[in-house]
Amino acid sequence: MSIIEKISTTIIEIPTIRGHVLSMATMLTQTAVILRIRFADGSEGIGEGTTIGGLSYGVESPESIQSAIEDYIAPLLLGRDGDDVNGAIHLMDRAVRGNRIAKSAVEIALWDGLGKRKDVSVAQLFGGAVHTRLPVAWTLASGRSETDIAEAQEMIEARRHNIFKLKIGKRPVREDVAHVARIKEALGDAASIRVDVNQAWSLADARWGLKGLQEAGCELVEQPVPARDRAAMAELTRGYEIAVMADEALNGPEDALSVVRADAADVFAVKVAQSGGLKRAAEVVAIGQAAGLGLYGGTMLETGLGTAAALQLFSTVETLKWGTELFGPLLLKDEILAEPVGYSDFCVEIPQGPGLGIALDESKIEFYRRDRLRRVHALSAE
Ligand code: MUC
Ligand code: MG
Repeated sequence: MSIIEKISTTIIEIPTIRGHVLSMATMLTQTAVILRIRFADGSEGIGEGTTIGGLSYGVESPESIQSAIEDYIAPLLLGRDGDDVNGAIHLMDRAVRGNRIAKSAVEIALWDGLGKRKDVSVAQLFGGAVHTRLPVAWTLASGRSETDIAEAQEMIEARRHNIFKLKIGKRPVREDVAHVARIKEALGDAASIRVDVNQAWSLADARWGLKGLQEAGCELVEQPVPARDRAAMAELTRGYEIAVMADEALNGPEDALSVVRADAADVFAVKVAQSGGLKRAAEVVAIGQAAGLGLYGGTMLETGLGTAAALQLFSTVETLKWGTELFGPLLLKDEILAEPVGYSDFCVEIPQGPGLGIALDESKIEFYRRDRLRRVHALSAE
């Protein structure tokens, strides 16, 4: 028994190493909600709730995540036994609709606290890790083919990444296909090339797009059409050899089941935050596995904290046919963990130790607090 005594959040904002150009937004910074739960025995659990591009990617914003946690979820959980993670999940699901990223942040902190108190990793709480490292992709999204090629070559040379996801969907389809073909031709067999359209294409665009992409040697296309359009996803999954991956279409196990029922994907991009937490993400994994789909460890471009949480879960999944894209901390100009997540030999290393296996660098959290930045901006505007 370990009573939940305090739940608090801090919004931090960290610059990205370069503009990250997606079909719906260009990211110059990443904003994360960092959450702490303090338990009566003095132990602590930490979690992260992060989205992409304000409200342009999904229905939750950093501000809504913070408000859902502080105004609605915290009052439900204060005074409860922190060891009862399933009880907390059920309570959150009954009292709060949607708001999956907020629930995920809370659940991550509960697992972290429980793991620390029991002196086991979160992976052990999920049955035990079967991997110590996992393949990790990098996203090429500078917006320019030549810059992307140079960036990819550096990554291959440094043995950091040889799987690349290209962000497309902003330009006309034929220009996007030509961009992908240029990059594939320059990198050849040294690289696996995939694309993410982030829902930007109509079905007609996507027919041209998928034909061109597979001719260019691209292996996978992520969420080419709007998430709600299962019929279009199904037509594309059936109609082309290139693998079709569901991302925005997958908001938890119910969506996973409906995508499977509609035959609307070859691969699931499993995201902890989008699924509603580690437990729901594990359920999405199970549905994908049962349906014989390929699995991919996705990201919301979290800091090292959210990345460590995802790694704890994915380390327990036997086969992630398409690897992972858990590179979030590498896109940020600065590190908020005391000991960064390790990247080497085209893989990301699973953090070891109790709970999530990581600790925050408190001075960095203080430095990147958004309310502090606002104060600085306010001063400079005077
Ligand atoms: C997405 O849509 O998959 C993941 C990697 C990246 O660069 O953007 C994200 C979001
Ligand atoms: Mg995606």
